[in-house]
Amino acid sequence: MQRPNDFPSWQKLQRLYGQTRNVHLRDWFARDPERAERYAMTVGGIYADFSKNRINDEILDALVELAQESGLPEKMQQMFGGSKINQTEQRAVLHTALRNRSNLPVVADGKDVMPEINRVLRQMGDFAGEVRNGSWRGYSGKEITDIVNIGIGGSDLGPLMMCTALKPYGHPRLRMHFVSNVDGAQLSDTLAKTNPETTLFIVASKTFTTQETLTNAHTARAWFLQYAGEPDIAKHFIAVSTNREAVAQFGIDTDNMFEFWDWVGGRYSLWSAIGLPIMLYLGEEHFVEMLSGAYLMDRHFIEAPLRHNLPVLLALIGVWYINFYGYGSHVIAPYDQHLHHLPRFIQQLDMESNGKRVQLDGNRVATATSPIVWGATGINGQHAFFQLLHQGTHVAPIDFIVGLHKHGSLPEHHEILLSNVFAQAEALMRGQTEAEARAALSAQGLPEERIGLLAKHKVFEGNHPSNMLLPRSINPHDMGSLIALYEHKVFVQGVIWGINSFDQWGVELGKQLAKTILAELKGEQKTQPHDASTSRLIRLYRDVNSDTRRL
Ligand code: G6Q
Repeated sequence: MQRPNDFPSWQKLQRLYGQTRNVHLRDWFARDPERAERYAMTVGGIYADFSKNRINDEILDALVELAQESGLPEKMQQMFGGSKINQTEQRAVLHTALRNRSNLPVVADGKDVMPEINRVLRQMGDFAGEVRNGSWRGYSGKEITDIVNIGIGGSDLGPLMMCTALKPYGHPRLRMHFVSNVDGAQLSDTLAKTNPETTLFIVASKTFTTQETLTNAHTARAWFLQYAGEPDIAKHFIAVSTNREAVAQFGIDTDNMFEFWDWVGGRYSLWSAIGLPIMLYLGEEHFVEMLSGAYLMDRHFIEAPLRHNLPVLLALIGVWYINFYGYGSHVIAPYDQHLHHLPRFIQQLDMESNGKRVQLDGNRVATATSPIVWGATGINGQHAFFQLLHQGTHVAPIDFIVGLHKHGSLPEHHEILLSNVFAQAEALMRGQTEAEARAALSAQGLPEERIGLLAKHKVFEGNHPSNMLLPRSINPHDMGSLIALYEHKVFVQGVIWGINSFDQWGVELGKQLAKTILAELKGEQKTQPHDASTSRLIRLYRDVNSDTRRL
């Protein structure tokens, strides 16, 4: 299998990097007034300005050649067409079928998956309708007021992020809770806030074998049974899974199970039954709007020429920084408060998908892969980590994300918020020279010696790249488009690096070791040969908790 740096476009890009690396974005903007128009586009409801990147037409053309040489168009067709592109797990990758609003057949393993997708969507819609209109009642006849989703990773982050983002669309009677950590504190805190008579638990696990989720689910069940009887479980426990047998074994009636399939990856699953909390909270109509927003991005991705294709361009610009500039991290800075879980969501999407060092053919990759993705709400970041972005020694390209339309009734807040987003992107791009710093200080009337001391500290080198992603507002449709945009961006980068973006073997080893160590901590098994540090830690735990020790 060819490596990306074997392609002719790679050599071209290397040359272009050498020629342009010292050009300042300020100069690019000064020389080319059309830049902001040329390097921007609207897809669905999202306006994307990528002009504050260290790119020009020649660089973009060469990056697109790299995508061509990597076989991106064929790989896109394979993904949408149901080929088993997740080779290590021998699975198709069909989250796009879940939002295929055309309803045209999508075939995986010789079978059209659309009828099953539609069946589960209908089942979700009916159930959500009943809970929302109050006809689904708890064991004592009361309406449901609290929904607790028990799941982790892909079975948690998507619904948590979307329900938080779209809170203004939420049902006024329903309070959403998400329990993922096996630290009992999260579940106890949640149970302390809920009433068993009016609480619905969703046990969300693709495999239904995940230790954290099953432990929390068993504990929730035991808590519920302190107040109600076994037959009442049917009204209060719902499962979302691909594993019918394990659901039945847990004691959830499979009539109360919402199914999805092995071709839906965990971190790509919010469009499936894993999105049930989203549908319960927002209603079927808004959930379908979210699917439609994603579908629109899918169509754009599959139909637009690569050079005018937003997910492709964002991915290629990312590759430009990671592989040519050597920038190892990427910041997600949403400004809407309701998007505060978005950085975590994209972190999983990107780092679990492309945090790989082996190519599809098993050979070690020749170039860097996924960046370290991090971030927080931008306005808070400005008062914390943005210092490093402005004046530190690392460069981390940023995605600024904020809804354009005003919302809420508080005067001025949105203008203040947006002024900050635009100012940060401008400041990072433009910077401030020493001469400008001097002029500003002297305008303040500072004495010359003070100016001499301060000016150097007030230099901002600028030339710091960013993307500006502006949905019309944080609404279900545009959120659907935004998340699909990131999914495809990650896919494109995976194709270029020749890796499998859809497996996650990296989580396995720790899971296996934890099983052995758990038995040792509980004293059910004699200490296994570990390294000296691990053995000592196990002994320390057992000594501290020696009253509960059994061996
Ligand atoms: C996501 C990963 C991972 C997964 C969790 C939960 O792509 O596969 O985050 O979602 O490990 O797995 P279950 O849904 O099987 O409990």
